[in-house]
Amino acid sequence: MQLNKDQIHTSNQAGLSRHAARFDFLAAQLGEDGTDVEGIVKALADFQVAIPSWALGAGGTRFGRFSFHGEPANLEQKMADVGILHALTQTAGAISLHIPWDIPTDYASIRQLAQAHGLVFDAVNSNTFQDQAGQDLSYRHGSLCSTDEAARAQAIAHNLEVVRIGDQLGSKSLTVWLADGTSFPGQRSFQRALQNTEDSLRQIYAGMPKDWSLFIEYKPYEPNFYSTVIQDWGTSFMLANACGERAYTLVDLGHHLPNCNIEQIVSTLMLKGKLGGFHFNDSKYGDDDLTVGSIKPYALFLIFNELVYGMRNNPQNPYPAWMIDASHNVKDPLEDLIQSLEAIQEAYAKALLVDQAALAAAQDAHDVVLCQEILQGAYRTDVRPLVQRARLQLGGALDPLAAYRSLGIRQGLVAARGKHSVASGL
Ligand SMILES: [Mn+2]
Repeated sequence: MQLNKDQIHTSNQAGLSRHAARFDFLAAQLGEDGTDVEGIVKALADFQVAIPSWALGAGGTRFGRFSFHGEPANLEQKMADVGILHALTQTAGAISLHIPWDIPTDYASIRQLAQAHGLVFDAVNSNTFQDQAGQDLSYRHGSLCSTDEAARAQAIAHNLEVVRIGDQLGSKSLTVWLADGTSFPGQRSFQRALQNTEDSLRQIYAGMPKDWSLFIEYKPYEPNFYSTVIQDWGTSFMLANACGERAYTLVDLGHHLPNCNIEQIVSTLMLKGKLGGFHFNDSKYGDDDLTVGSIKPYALFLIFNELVYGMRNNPQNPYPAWMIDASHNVKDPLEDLIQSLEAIQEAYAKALLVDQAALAAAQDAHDVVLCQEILQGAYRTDVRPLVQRARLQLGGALDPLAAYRSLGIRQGLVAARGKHSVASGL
């Protein structure tokens, strides 16, 4: 199932005049304040977020999984789903594969299919957090951190195999997230686990092509509940430095303890040129993997404010790889992702509205009240007409969620794939 621009164009017609009136009103207001409205619309149009191949089916918890109908059952169908998201939102122009769940059988045809959907391959993700069928050694007691040298070697070889697969698709980065950790005090030596992990990551780094980047993700707990080897940004940063200049820290919003100041972490990493990747989601407690912006939209805005500052002022930091890393337990995954993409674009647009020069002046004058007014003035602006304009200019839907429903996309997917198809790997 592939959407064509005519279907989207037709579905846009009823709302166009209303959109134009709202956009003109907002643009006039912002123009009076000296805001470069066209510049913001262009920045929004250029902003692309990768969709992970594992996010297109129903997620689940350790208590169960409630299936959705018409789930993509193979890589081609997952790419079709991302293609639908991209056609509607014009913001999901990349896909991030999970190996071994999504190993292509025919690389040329997969590359061709990506092109047909307007997608590029973003970072590839390895998996040593579970054992695969036929695997020689278990990761029950860790992978890159393992005290068993043969298990470490197996995990290193897997990561390099993921790089080899990604390289054939045009991907340029590997994301490593480890479940390695312990659930009980005394279970393992912290120092040996960290040293083994560093040695393993250095071997992976050394085996990557020279134009590849390594993203090291961190997480404080889960699935292990006493300790995680790469528990925080500082540990990730240290390991990235130990590997080399193309190794970076990856920030996942849900991988922090409650109330953590994530915007400060982002700021520090960008100053040091080490923020390589970014995973979007939202959470109430931990790694809840909820829809972006559904719980703490102001925190998301503050994080984007630092990202925008860093993108403008930190040439030492590469352009980060953006990805949504969420799980869909109660919503239609595609509707959930549309909501996440919209929240990301809104937060980005609001951050672009922040008058950085005025904020710096207020900071220098120690005018704490004005600093808050500047940030919240941007945050309170309804930027949806700007986001809509960016989408329209690219041929996307004025209202992606409404179009998704009115075009009967889920019903079409169920008709094509059947009620009981299950997304592979989950
Ligand atoms: Mn993640």
